[in-house]
Amino acid sequence: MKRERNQKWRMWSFLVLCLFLAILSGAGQVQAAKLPRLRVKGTQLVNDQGKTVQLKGVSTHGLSWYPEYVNQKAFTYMKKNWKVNAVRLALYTSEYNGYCVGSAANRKALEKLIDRGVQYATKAGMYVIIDWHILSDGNPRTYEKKAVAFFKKMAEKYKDHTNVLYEICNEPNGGTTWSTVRIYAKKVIKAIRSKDRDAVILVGTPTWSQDVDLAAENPLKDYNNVMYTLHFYAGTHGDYLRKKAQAALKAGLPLFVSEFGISDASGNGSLNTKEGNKWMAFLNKHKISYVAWNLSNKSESSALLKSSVKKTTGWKNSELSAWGKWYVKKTTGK
Ligand code: IDC
Repeated sequence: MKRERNQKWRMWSFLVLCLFLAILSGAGQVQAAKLPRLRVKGTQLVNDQGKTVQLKGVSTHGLSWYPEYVNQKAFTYMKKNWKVNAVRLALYTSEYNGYCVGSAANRKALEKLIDRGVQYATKAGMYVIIDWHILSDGNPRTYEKKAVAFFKKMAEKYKDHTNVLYEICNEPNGGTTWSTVRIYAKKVIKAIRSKDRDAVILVGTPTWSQDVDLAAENPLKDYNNVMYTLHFYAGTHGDYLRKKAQAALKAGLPLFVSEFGISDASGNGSLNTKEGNKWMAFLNKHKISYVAWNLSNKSESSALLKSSVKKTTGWKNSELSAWGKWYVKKTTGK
């Protein structure tokens, strides 16, 4: 009799425990599933209903350089007040204590920072781009093995986060050809897809992510949800680059502007708002997603904050640089 009761008791406790665990894991999923997963349809980014989505975002400066802006309040503030819905985490590979040149401790710290960035973006209800920011290492194959391992790790970690996008090589340059980028991209995409079959992947194009026309001639056909990046700085790049973009779109290439500014290409110099307006009209017309460079108070015209401003969130309009004011006006429509 007693034994029977004991058995019943054990069975009930087990069932209650199961229920509790099910609720817990369910709650975890609700958090991660808040934003619909995006996918690529034709040249467009679309949501789970097949509706076109245009992401509007802000990029960090180098994560090692300005880690202080990766904080919950900043992301939530930008979402609410700047009406941006994406943030890009720029992980330099080479310069500024880059991921591939520093110590193991540095790599670990950067991964932690990325993890915090992803969690903050998730909580703020934003999409987040993990950007492998090659620059002075102009050929993405320079650190190909490290990139493959990195993205495999990230994709494993974030496969249940519906809001994570992967940008696998910021700006190939120094004469790196599209066929070289293609070899690299195939390896990295394969690594990501071994863990996550759906996440949107952004592939850089030759000449600092400008030669989208070359990518359009030979895109990566074997993979779904891949887009190609177009970067521009309105002080340097105008009509001729829009023509390239136009040609790529016409050929059916999905474009994503994962970085842009209206200063010159050095990230400094005067702002060209006239050309900037032309670019914005172009992006909006084609519903191309865009991300502004850069969230910092560095004394350069491509920094969104004034260099005198030390706050890491809650910025008043008067605390934004001329570029910051211009950009926020675009994203808020005010
Ligand atoms: C710039 C930064 C600047 C830094 C420089 C070198 O704004 O503070 O000293 O990099 O690391 C890009 C790059 C981006 C550049 C930016 C402006 O992706 O890293 O940032 N730019 O030069 N492509 C075109 C312009």
